[in-house]
Amino acid sequence: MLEPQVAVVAELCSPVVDTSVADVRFVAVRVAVHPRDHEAAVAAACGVQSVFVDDAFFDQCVGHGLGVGDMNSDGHRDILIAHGWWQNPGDLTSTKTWAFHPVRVKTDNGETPLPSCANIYADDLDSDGDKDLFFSSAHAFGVWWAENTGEGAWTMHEIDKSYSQTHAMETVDVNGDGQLDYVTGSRFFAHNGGDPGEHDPVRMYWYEVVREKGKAPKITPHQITVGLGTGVGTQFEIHDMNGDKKPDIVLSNKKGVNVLLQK
Ligand SMILES: [Ca+2]
Ligand SMILES: [Ca+2]
Ligand SMILES: [Ca+2]
Ligand SMILES: [Ca+2]
Repeated sequence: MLEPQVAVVAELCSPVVDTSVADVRFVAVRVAVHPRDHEAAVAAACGVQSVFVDDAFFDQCVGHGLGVGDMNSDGHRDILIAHGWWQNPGDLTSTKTWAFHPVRVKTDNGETPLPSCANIYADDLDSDGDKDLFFSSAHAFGVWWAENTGEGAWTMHEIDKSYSQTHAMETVDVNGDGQLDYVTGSRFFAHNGGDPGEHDPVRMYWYEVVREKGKAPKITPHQITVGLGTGVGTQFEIHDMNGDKKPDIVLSNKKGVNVLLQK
């Protein structure tokens, strides 16, 4: 797993790694390679002698929830976490600090960052010109989209709370209608029995999304019945494995290694 993580770091890092916690290059190192064991490899990938690791900052500000998407539609991909997003200045070789834009969502008790989640996707789901977010709970129940309200706290929209541990999500046009859909499922025994719903049946779903200008997105869950008893892992992949132009799902987790072919 180390090599692809280091590749991400190398893409994100400039030649100088700043130790400032406000600097995205620092955070990118933290996000992509959490274990201290990998510090030397990260430093080598970044072309520096050493990198600074602050576990307290990692736990507070990063944790679960990570994505890459163009939040401000300037053609440069930004970095998304549960607390907000860092704006890519457009030149990855510069020493510019990436501006951080906090995101809060409305709850019954006020405003909070996104719940602890898995992959985060930027997607203008209501087709009003600004980017909303699509994400799922890593260790509890919930698949949601958060509506960008332009100012103040965003509005959460619950999509599914019927199963837990949706620890990875991918986006692909499952049904070939030209609109991106989302795929997720349970990560079996993610915390070895300690998560809510961990003893429930392992399920997988794809969420068909139809976006229409000026309207809330129409999101329809479809159970992937062949995924019963498999579920996702910490990550998974979607590719057309048999060349029939329909995307298939490749999984490895505590249930084994499986390829789910779309019929
Ligand atoms: Ca951008
Ligand atoms: Ca929008
Ligand atoms: Ca579709
Ligand atoms: Ca296929």
